[in-house]
Amino acid sequence: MAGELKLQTPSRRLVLISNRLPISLSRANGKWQITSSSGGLVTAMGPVLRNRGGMWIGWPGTVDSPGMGRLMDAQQEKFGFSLAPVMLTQEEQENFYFGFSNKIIWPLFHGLQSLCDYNPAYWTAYEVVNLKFAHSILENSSSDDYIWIHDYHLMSSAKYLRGLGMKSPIGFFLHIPFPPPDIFHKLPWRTQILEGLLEFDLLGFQTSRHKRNFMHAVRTMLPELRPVGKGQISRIPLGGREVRVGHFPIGIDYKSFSINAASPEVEHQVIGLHDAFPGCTKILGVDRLDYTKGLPYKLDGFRNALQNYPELRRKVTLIQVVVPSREDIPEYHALKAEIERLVGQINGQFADPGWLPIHYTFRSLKRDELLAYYRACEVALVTPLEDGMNLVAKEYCACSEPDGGVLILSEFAGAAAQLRGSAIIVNPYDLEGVAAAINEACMMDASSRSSRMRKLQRVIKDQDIFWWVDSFLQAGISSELEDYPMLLQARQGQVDDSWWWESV
Ligand code: GDG
Repeated sequence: MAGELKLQTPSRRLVLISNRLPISLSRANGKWQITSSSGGLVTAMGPVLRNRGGMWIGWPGTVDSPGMGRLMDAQQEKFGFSLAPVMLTQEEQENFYFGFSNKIIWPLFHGLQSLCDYNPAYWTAYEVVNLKFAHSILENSSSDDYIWIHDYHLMSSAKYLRGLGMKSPIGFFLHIPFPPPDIFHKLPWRTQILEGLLEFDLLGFQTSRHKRNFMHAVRTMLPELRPVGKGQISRIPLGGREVRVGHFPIGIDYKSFSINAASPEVEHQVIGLHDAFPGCTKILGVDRLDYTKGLPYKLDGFRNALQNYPELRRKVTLIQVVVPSREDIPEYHALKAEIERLVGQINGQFADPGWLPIHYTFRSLKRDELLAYYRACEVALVTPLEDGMNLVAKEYCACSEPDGGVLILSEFAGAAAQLRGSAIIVNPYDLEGVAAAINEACMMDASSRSSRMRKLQRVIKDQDIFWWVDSFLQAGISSELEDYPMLLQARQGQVDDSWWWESV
């Protein structure tokens, strides 16, 4: 079967590169365990690459490698694209991934510079690993492929690819925010990062705000450059070539979410959820365990709602799902303890026999279960302190009944740029404002709910993940996803893609 897939491999492929592969491997008692990698990048990009015979290059989440090749071959049959693992040593994992990526770039780019640890060893490892990725990309691709590199872990990779002689166009998309210059300037390696980014041919950001921040950094740090264009795409001429810079708000596979959310399997669970919280408006929060998601503020905002609007007591339940993430980083342990302390405190303060204000879950949900939560909950409370886009907000709307839910959304989520007309927009730091928004959402009449949700769904449906890929490829190489057609066996229905959705 792996052989058949290889035979059908198209001459022109999308080669997608991210720090993590869509699957993570670990070994227990000598046996490989395969789990899906969590997070927005994987959910978003899976449907794009699925069954098109392309390739995904990334780290499989383990330092162990015997037998890896066979495992990768087996997975590619299920996905309809190949997987190429980039192996990292334990030290690289520590310094590149947990260090530079997650203790410097992640907090800094989300505007939380006090959480940064500018250890120089982290930078050295970042460069070593970016070079390692460049070698792997070169080994696994041909000049006909489109090389599309994703996210903040790999901002130096184009510099090394150029050094190794790669001439073909290379696109880059940053899934997280790009910060304003006064924050970016704190980075000791700001010049190297900026110059590295300018080695790509197309740079994509989630919103015009993030793009503007980047252009501002270019203007202040490299005043000799003369960027042109003010619209969606700007150009930076660089002696003999140019870098295009655009904003491309990432979308979701709307159709898949809305169809699956209405399936009998999900509907069964939706009924179960309505029965479990009788007479209560269910307010949903689904967040990875991460300080950027603003969970303590959200809980305090909910506490304020119960304090300021006593009529909400016994009438609302906050269902807060926290998805485990980056558990090896000490700050995340402290955050979990803080969340659990607040949940305990709020439940202790307000619970009555038969009513618990917060229903808290700390685990990853299966996809059907997640869709059931989206569909069953009358309100979604999405209040990150800063977020590139936030797919949970879009997925919630796609799964909601047309006359269904109300979305409360942080003004600092990238999604707010597209959804601000019909979501209730809040400043997540404004605890009184969040409380008022919760009250407004719970009290909203059916006709406002329905007209707002229909408008939200229209935008999310029109600007879905395929629209996003097309706009990026158009800007990058005047091409579209259709130019990378489905594999023959997928068109004939021979590739089973349900596994993908069960796993992400
Ligand atoms: C980064 C940027 C940007 C969540 N819980 C479960 C689960 N999920 C899935 C959701 C969603 C994804 O994880 C989370 O995506 P977000 O966009 O909210 O956040 P990040 O992971 O931080 O993603 C972000 C994104 O990249 C894409 O560009 O929007 O701003 O930070 O898709 O569905 N999936 C399952 N069980 C869960 O419990 N199966």
